[in-house]
Amino acid sequence: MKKIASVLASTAIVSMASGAAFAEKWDMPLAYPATNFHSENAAMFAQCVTDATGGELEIVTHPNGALFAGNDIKRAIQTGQAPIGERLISAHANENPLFGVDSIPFLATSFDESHKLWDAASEEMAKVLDEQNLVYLYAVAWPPQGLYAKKEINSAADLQGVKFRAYNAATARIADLAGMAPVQIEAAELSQALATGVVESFVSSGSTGVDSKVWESLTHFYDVQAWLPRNVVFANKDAFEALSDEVRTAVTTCADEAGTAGNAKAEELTAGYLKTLEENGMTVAKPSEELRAELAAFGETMTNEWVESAGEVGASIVEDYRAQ
Ligand code: PCA
Repeated sequence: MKKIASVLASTAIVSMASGAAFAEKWDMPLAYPATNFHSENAAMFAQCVTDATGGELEIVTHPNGALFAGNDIKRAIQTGQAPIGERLISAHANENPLFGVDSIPFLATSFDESHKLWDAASEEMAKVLDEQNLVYLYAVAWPPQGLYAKKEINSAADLQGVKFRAYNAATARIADLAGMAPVQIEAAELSQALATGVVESFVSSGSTGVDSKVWESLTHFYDVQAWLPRNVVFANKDAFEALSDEVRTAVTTCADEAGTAGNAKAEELTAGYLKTLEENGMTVAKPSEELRAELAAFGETMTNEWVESAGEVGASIVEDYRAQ
């Protein structure tokens, strides 16, 4: 009996006793662990929608790549296999360079700058997503990206030949420029990849370092503050448009709130993550002057490459951002 009830409850559409109202359930795949602040924020967004619609639309999050692996989430939503979800948008820069606007090294390195860059880019981003059958709902920045390693890194030469985990085109390009071997690995697989020696270095935030307990394998974190990539939450356009006006308004209102709350949370938690790395025995340091200058030179190369690949649209976003 209990089993039947749960099967019924988990079907997409469950008719309600209250006449015309139909309760719909949206499964929301997430790539990152349940305790990650993006996932917690998405769970609050889901609850907000469920509450605001009186259960007419129930959103249920599925963290840690459990429903779809990170790299499959965007396509699943585009094709309607999932109605909504969250994805690290820069992982799709190979589809459109615009998706990598938040991962241009040293273009926007603080929360304030990152928000300005996003303001300059988000309208175009929503347009590109719309062309892919996706409705942009909100985006939340990760804390600034630093360099993790299992030895002291004083210059780019120390990175030569190191096995490096990449999460998008920008991180793979840094690996190329520094003579490292990049391997694309989702955060959900990171601890294991480190433990088995598949990778020994990567660029990410303190947040992901803490999520993955990287101190079990690594020793150093350099607070490079290279960029702040974003997770974007979007919905399948057909699923979104099939909602009633009221429910759609609830979704967009909760999305606006989640964007604001998530970004505030990211900023609030940033210093604590680095403290946790330190408390677990890692050396947390600023990069040496030499390493910083070498990474900045990679950044310049990559900014030029990005502007070239993103054409007029890209150039005008960077121009708008710099003019702010
Ligand atoms: N964590 C994500 C992306 C950026 C970040 O800080 C990751 O490493 O997959």
